Amino acid sequence: MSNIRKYQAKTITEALAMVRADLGRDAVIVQTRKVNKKVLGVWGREMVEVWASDNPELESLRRPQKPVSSTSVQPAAEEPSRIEQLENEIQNLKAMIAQLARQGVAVVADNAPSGAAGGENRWTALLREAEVEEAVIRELLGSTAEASLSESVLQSLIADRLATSGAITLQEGQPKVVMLVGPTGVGKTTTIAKLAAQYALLQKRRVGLITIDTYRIAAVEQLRTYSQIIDVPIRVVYSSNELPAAVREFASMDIVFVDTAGRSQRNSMQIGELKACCERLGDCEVHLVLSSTTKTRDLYDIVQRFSAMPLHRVIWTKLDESTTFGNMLNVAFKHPLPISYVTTGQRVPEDVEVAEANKLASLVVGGVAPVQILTPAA
Ligand SMILES: Nc1nc2c(ncn2[C@@H]2O[C@H](COP(=O)(O)OP(=O)(O)OP(=O)(O)O)[C@@H](O)[C@H]2O)c(=O)[nH]1
Ligand SMILES: [Mg+2]
Repeated sequence: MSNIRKYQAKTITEALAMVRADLGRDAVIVQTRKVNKKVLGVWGREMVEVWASDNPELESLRRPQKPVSSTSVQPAAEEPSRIEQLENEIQNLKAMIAQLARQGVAVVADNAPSGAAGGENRWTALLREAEVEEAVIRELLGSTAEASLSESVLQSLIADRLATSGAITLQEGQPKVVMLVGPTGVGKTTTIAKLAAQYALLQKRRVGLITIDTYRIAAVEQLRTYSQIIDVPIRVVYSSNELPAAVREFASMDIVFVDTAGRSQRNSMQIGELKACCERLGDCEVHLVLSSTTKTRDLYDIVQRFSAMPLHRVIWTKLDESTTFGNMLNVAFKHPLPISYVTTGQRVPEDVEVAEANKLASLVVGGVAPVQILTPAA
């Protein structure tokens, strides 16, 4: 049995002498601190208080670790002892948990078993972190037993929902016409430059470019510059009526890319103009270009408004700039359009890839930071 005893004296030397006399030379100091001793009911004289033990196993609780017999023992009177530090940490943790409970935040440890923390399992938490919508989570996990879930199972469940189309396929006897539409600045022109370069330079196909983005001089110049670098012909079209003639001029091409002006989905006149272009082009494949950095609500709105025209594919851009990818899954659930390509940077032509469901699913699952307990607001 070990003894822990308290000794009070005016100086540390006196207190240590008391310890030595009582517990012997091998005594272990557990804690030292300054205390104010009450004299006649008021705070009065400052005393040194030493807690000591004859149990050497308590050594680990002591700080600093110096033998009591040494006259060089310096009391850590002002510093909190290890025990005090631990007590403080426990108090802080208790306060943090209480605060989280008040805010209604479910605290989920990263390795918590399924069913932990108020009925929520870690896969639900992981999908939420990835910004997957609640309804999508429910539908995705609905029929799957929790016990049978793992990261790879979750990944394949997600992959099953991410339809992909593969690369643009060419057709015999006539050019394949591919039009990119989408909101402003998502990367339509850059993606056309990347794809045109891949088809022209790597696959040695005959490629033509048409732009109907004549609202900004810079926009025409941007595509013209790429056409010169890649060495493919370009036609600039000022109204939808001119489109069929431009396509006829490219009758000998394998593939014709049509670049369009970025449209606000909220401007129905602009959307109407794009729709007219689609109708003029007739047999053309429309790829809706979406940025993975756009939030889900806005993406829903964009897809819905652009659905005024026939949409055949989705291209996800700026994957390199996004930290969560749940929005791709959300859109796939609501509008199951096959994904053709993803882009991962500004470099032309390198930063474009044919979309692969498994890779995208692994981004949804793994692109998230580990679940962390948030620091409560002060
Ligand atoms: N980080 C990153 N930037 C990209 C990517 N794709 C395009 N960009 C950049 O996004 C910016 C806009 O690209 P554009 O190709 O001009 O976009 P757009 O959709 O044609 O724009 P508008 O014609 O104005 O509607 C440029 O700075 C591109 O370099 C990508 O995958 N990752
Ligand atoms: Mg553009």
